[in-house]
Amino acid sequence: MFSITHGSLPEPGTAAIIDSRQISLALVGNPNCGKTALFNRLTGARQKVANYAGVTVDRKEGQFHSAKGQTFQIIDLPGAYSLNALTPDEEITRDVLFGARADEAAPDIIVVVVDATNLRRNLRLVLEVIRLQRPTVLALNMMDMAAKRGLVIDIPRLKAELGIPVVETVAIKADGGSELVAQLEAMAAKPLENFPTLKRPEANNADRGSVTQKEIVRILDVTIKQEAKENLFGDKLDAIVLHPVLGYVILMALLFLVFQAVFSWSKLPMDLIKDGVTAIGSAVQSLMPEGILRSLIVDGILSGVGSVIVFLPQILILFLFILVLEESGYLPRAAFLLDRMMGSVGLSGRAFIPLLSSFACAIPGIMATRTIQSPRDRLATIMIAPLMTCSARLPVYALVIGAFIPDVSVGILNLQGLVLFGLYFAGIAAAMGVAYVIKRTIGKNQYQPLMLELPNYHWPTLRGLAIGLLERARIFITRVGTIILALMILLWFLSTFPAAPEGATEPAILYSYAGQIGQLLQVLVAPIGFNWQIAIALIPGLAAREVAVGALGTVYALSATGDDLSVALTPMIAATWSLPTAFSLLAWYVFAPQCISTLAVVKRETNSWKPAAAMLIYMFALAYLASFLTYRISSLFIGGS
Ligand SMILES: Nc1nc2c(ncn2[C@@H]2O[C@H](COP(=O)(O)OP(=O)(O)OP(=O)(O)O)[C@@H](O)[C@H]2O)c(=O)[nH]1
Ligand SMILES: [Mg+2]
Repeated sequence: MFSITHGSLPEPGTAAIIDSRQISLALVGNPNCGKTALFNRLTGARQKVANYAGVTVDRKEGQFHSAKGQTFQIIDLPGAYSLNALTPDEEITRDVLFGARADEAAPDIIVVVVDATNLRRNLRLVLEVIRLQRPTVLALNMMDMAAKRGLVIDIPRLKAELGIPVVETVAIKADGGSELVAQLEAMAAKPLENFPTLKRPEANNADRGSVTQKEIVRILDVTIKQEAKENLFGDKLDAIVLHPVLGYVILMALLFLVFQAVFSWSKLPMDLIKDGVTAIGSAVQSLMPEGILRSLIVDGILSGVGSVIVFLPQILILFLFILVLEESGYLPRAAFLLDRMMGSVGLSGRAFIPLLSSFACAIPGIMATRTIQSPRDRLATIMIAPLMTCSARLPVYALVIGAFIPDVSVGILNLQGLVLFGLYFAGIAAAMGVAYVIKRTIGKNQYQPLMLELPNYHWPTLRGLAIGLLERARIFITRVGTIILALMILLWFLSTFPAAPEGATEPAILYSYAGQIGQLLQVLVAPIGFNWQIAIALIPGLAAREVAVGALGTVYALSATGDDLSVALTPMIAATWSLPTAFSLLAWYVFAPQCISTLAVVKRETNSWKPAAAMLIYMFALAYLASFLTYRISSLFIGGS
């Protein structure tokens, strides 16, 4: 027997039963109709919203209270085209809706969300949900866009046709969810009957498909009072953006712009942060007596954490571009442009968005592969996702480029930006190469033409961008303040103890635990041109890539003689590394699997250690080979150390 939980029962003698009853809601709808935006609007959460299909790939839970004091538990779900799930993310939606998950009952009320400007496509799922005969309310979202395009819907008629309440919402407006909340309150006030056990819809019933199609046409016929005007602006823009020649030119120009901006816009804020950290360091140095505690603060914390935090501006600039591209609706268009190319190395066009997400971090990228239907294509995409340059590599690249590549112009382009672009490109090229090898060894995919919705173009809102950037800044600073700080302190400890023996002539760090480990490892890394300082830095870098930068900061601060403060890591490495060493380190970072959490996610998403182990091995092998070749070849030309 199927039962509905209403939260915990009130203690005897407590007030109104209605108020203490918790109602659970689930947001269901086609991809990109604004479910997460609505979820954020109602709960005040900051889940990721973006203008393409497949942003949410997991269930997300939140809570809100209505003005009357009713508490609602609300679940945001991945978008689905049908309850007849074809992809892993659609399976999540289906299972939550049917209460098929072990730890939770089916939701009390289903909020089925549609993009009002796209009813023709969205109504199919609505009809499927209505057939479940559960308390359901339809949210006509994006009513602002509908109004702008002159679309008029006969809402009372739609209610009558569907037999469920229908409300208008504008998820991106401050009070855009109020009609929905009022409706939910009204439903919550009445007892929600027990519903019979649910049956899953049979798979692929073609007959029923055509009946549904007829039904949709009929409903649209009687409820659309005025059709939306054609989207002339969007069509014109698409003619340019998807143009077989111009399209690629625009895509390349956009990418160039991003990498140029990362270097040229970030100078001032980076200098400010650097000066700030240096000032604090000098203050501590002059106020505190020399000793262990001062060394911990100055060499461990300030040099380590300080040398990572200066990269915040560059990371934010990168994300500003990513956010604008995500919100505008450009990304699925880029996926179309690159579909053929990706097909030629055995990837599905659907892999584009997961791979692009991996530029932020491979972990959400790997999770986004849940939108890929074929398990073979999904695995291939997972295997190459970590080759995309994640934002944690940016500080390492930026540090080495800042130290070794002169800040000069090449035509209208900045050389540093150009090299950065080259490194990102190397990652992409390597990924395509590995995909090709997978295609030749594991087997081909069946090429399926890309079926991806092209969403309407949206102007990114300032508020949305600001929230997105703040969120990014918060994530980065939290990382610096927790895992990076902890690793820095640990590294400082290992690099300081045991102290140098009496009368030692070498820097004290060489006698420490870290120094000893570094010298042991040097045998391994000498052929690729790394010194023992780099070898030490690579180890904590396994937990978080950018820690390598902080670790170099600490290691060099402790190796330094005299009082020079070492947030000035850049001149330090410029003076002590040879150019081939620098190139070799860059090559290492393009390929090396320097992130344990990524491997853990691969294991979780594939339910097996094998792909994670294969990934670890192939990436290490590639990294060593690439660094070796880079070091040897560049030493031949430039002359090594
Ligand atoms: N103009 C307008 N834009 C909206 C509205 N609701 C959402 N959006 C935008 O629509 C896009 C998609 O929103 P999301 O909330 O990510 O959509 P979703 O349904 O969660 O998508 P998936 O997670 O991929 O299933 C984003 O660009 C939002 O800013 C609305 O009411 N009006
Ligand atoms: Mg979503």
